[in-house]
Amino acid sequence: MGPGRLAALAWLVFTTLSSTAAIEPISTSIAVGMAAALTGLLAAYPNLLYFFQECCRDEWVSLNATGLKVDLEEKLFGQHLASRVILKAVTGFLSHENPKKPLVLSLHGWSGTGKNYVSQMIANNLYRKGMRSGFVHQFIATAHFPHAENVDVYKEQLQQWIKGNVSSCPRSLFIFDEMDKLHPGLIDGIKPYLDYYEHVDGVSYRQAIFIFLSNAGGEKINKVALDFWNDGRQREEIQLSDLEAAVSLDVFNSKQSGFWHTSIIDKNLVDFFVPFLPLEYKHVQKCVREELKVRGKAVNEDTVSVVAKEMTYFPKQERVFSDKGCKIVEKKLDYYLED
Ligand SMILES: *[C@@H]1O[C@H](CO)[C@@H](O)[C@H](O)[C@H]1NC(C)=O
Ligand SMILES: CC(=O)N[C@H]1CO[C@H](CO)[C@@H](O)[C@@H]1O
Repeated sequence: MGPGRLAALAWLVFTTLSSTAAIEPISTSIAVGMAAALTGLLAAYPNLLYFFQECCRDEWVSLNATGLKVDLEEKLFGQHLASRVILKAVTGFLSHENPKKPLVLSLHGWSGTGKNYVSQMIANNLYRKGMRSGFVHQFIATAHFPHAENVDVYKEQLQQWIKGNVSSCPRSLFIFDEMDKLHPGLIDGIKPYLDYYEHVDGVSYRQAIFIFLSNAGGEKINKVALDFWNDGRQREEIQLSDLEAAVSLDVFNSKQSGFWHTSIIDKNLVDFFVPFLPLEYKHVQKCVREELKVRGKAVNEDTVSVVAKEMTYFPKQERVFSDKGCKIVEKKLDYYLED
């Protein structure tokens, strides 16, 4: 049955239901009759249910590659590298029928540079319900797993969740925020799911997507960007190879990074390290314009500069990069628009 006929059926059910509801009180026999009709309908057309309720099928889970490309190009500012890598990684992975391992992306950079934003873009273009999809699972290290002494309990729980979630939908998305603050024991706990195994305890994880977000490497990335700026070079000239050192060994040699303690890195379980560059004044302006657009407000350049100028920029003397990226643009704008 095609979507058109499904929609027609759905409409029929709804109009019948609502017209019945208008006649008060609904007699029991009508209600029973309705229920029977609905049950019959669902028995005849089991797909009808999927029309209303999210399920792990193409109607609800399928990549809109154009949508992702457009979002990355038009709404993510100042990230020529991240934008390119993400698009390639995600579309490449999702076009493979039988990937050998799940997709594992590790997003690195200063706060407010777009790591969360990009994760949302992926979710929005993969699931019809976007971040509200039951197949998207977000964990924030300090919020979900705050106490180091409970690490064994967390680990068991997290493994159960991942297993349960992937069993009900292989195309599940797991986002781990503050990955650098995640206990090494927990990182070890998720490692088996990232690997090349065909099955782990009878479940295949190869269709799943894992995204790790962290500030680890942010300072090194910032330094590379600043060096380019000081040399009078365009930031768009920065190549992945210029940042390789920043997001590989150096990151993981810093003791504060949980990654360092684990073998995720040596085993090459991360498919792509994605660097996010620090944002300049002009990028913050773009964030403000975009936020105004999203809110349906006219884009007033005075507002744009006032908000962008309220951010603090580093290093102290040159004042090139916003130290919170675009993170607090929304809040600043709330404050400004209220007056
Ligand atoms: C995919 O995204 C494009 C661009 O945002 C949009 O115009 C199109 O309607 C989307 N397609 C589907 C099937 O949602
Ligand atoms: C079936 C199952 O284990 N579902 C879990 C999926 O993950 C969430 C956390 O995001 C758990 O709350 C569910 O219990």
